[in-house]
Amino acid sequence: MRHLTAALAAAALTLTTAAAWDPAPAPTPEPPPAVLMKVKPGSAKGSGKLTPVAGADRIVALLGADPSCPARVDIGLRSDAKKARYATMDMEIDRPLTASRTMLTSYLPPGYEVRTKLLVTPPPGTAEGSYELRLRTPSQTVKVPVEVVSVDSLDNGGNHALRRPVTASSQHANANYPACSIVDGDRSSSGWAGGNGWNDATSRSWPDTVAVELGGARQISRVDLYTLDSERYPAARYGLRDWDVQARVAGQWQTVAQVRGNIAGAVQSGFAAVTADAVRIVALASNGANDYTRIVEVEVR
Ligand SMILES: [Ca+2]
Repeated sequence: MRHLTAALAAAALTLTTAAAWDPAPAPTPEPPPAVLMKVKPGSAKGSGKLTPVAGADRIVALLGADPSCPARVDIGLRSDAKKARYATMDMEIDRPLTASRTMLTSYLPPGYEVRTKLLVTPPPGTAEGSYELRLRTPSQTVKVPVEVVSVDSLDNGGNHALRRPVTASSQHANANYPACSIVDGDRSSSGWAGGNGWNDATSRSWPDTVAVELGGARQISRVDLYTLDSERYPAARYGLRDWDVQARVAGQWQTVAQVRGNIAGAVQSGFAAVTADAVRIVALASNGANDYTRIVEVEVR
């Protein structure tokens, strides 16, 4: 399990970015992006090979995961054919796991690669253990191990929030901003609008809250918050500016840290250790761009 963080990071780095959502003046619901496949050019060797591509060397699928935040991996198919052709790749996964698609097919010019996201779900009752995903073309099969684990046996690297249940005061109508994505192990803003960060539903209305259950009482003294921050959506315009960090101690919410005037993408809040079973972010203001709360990740130590 020690490679979980690396696997998650690798998966995150290679995720297909759906059309990024430019926050609108009004909180109007948006339909999910219609196109989830991306084709990128390269060079062909003319060998005729169709090469499967996996965006991570390992997938960790959580038992009982929030359906809005399934395990996902970037997969692709590259053509080294001499001419443009229809290319097909089959996906097989060990039972009883299910994958969001069983086939990837696309018209591909020589050297081009098509990429998409594959969601992997262990149905209720799946035994913990090692499974396998196979990406198969006529010329090659790429095998990706799938580890099925419960949240309690997950190596969280000391981050008590990782993959724990999340509840939010509201959630944007667009399903690509689920609250559970703030504990998916993906700190990057590059996949914004692709399911890796939370956007609330109440424009210019405060406060917004998001809480993470820690799975029992934990001694904690630090909360790291990652707000939206990318070249396209810099934190100084789109990120969270003011918030309180609260810990639930013996059933009571206590404010343990306050952040004001932030313009950075990542903020670490340290505080005197408390024994808490949940952490809550009380968002009070963002930096001005049609103003929502946008949080990519919260980590608790
Ligand atoms: Ca995230």
